[in-house]
Amino acid sequence: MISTRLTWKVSVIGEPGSGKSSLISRMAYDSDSVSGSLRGLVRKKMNVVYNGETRNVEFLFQEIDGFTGADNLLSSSNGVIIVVDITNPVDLKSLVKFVDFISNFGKNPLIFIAGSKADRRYEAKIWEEDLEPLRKTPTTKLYMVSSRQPDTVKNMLNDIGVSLLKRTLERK
Ligand SMILES: Nc1nc2c(ncn2[C@@H]2O[C@H](COP(=O)(O)OP(=O)(O)OP(=O)(O)O)[C@@H](O)[C@H]2O)c(=O)[nH]1
Ligand SMILES: [Mg+2]
Repeated sequence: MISTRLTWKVSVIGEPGSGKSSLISRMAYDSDSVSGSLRGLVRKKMNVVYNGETRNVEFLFQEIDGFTGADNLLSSSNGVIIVVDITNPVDLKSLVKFVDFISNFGKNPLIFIAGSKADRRYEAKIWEEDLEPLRKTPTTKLYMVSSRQPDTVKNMLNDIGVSLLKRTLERK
């Protein structure tokens, strides 16, 4: 085990009510309860296994409401999770533009698309294939998650950890 700790800031952005706070609570505390809006940075330490090595890493999650004026907050992010509530219709074209914009912004963050509230997929207005156009670069990943289904979130978080670790090691 290598002891130097890696810390990544990961912004969680999406429309009001898309499930950002619930997702952060699940990722950071494995908890259902959300006490209002999660202001400030939420810390989560985790082990990431990659190439047979275990690294202890730290995520700093930051919730961002809405897409306008987010530039400032996003500039220091290593990763961005875009939360899209699958039970609510969205303007996918402007979302594609947003992904284009942020992937070339600041630290060139890795982009993760989280189709949220997957437990309500039977009332979905957006399907996984609708979100495919958001995968603009080979490193952009797409997940269908529900904060009420802990495993879906755990799998996403693990994968995000591996992606960020790969990126960090490549840039050294
Ligand atoms: N069924 C279901 N409901 C969810 C899920 N995630 C969040 N919700 C519900 O959706 C609503 C909004 O969730 P939040 O996590 O507060 O969403 P948010 O994006 O942080 O909302 P704002 O901070 O107000 O913009 C709440 O009523 C949650 O209980 C989910 O995975 N499944
Ligand atoms: Mg919130």
